[in-house]
Amino acid sequence: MLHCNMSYVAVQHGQERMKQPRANRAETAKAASKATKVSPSVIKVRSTPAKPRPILTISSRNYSSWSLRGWLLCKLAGLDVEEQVLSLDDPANRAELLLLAPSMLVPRLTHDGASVWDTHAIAEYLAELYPEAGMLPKNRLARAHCRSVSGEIHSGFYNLRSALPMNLKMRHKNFKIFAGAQPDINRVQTIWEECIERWGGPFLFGKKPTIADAMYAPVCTRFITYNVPMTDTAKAYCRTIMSWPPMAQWVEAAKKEPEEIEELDVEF
Ligand SMILES: N[C@@H](CCC(=O)N[C@@H](CS)C(=O)NCC(=O)O)C(=O)O
Repeated sequence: MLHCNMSYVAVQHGQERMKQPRANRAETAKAASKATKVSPSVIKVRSTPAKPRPILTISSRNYSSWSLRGWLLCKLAGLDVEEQVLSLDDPANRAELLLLAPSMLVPRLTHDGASVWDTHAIAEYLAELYPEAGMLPKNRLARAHCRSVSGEIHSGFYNLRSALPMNLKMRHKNFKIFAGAQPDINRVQTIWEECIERWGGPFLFGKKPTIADAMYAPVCTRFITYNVPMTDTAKAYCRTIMSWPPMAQWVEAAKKEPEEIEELDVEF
């Protein structure tokens, strides 16, 4: 039997080599180092300890904008996660979430012994771990810009968030936008215009999506849900985001989600 905590196991003639006493093993190693050819009957099998699959805890796909951000970030990193979907309406799930994430909020990532909650922390954690994934732009100035606009959406736009909650399944044709949310709507579109003009689009920092696109993706869905008037550049950016394959995949799954929050589904 092969053990998963052995990094190399020599197999001879289909059978695991018997454990040798220390002295014998030293002799075997000496003999092996003298040998010019490796016997074809000795096959080295690489075996590493099995790591548990990373877990991303999320809630509703239809309503939870932060879950969407966390999930897109994992896609950007190329991290294959097992999804743990918790309905936050269930008090038992809330108790479980408290154990998982002290903030009692989703998303929350469990990866290789690390527990990461808060979308911004997940973004930085994954970008540091997988630099080759290009979650942050290569150019220093673009990187500074990307971090700034990502920070801005993470820490602000409260009026936009509360006036236009994410609801992927819903479409409001004649939605009356709360006046307090209009400055946020304008600011978001200015951010998109500046990024696309400076870095060439179609994503905010060029040809490939970055952390900033994951952070603004739920805003695109809100603008579409509530039929928010947009500039041509903003409309084109929303089309780019909605046809980005991971985004399309999330929206498809959200449509199949049974859970509904009545207050958010009324026509208003
Ligand atoms: N700052 C947090 C915000 C996370 C957040 O507000 N998550 C919402 C879901 S979209 C949540 O878990 N709310 C708890 C609830 O619905 O009771 C982050 O960046 O992850």
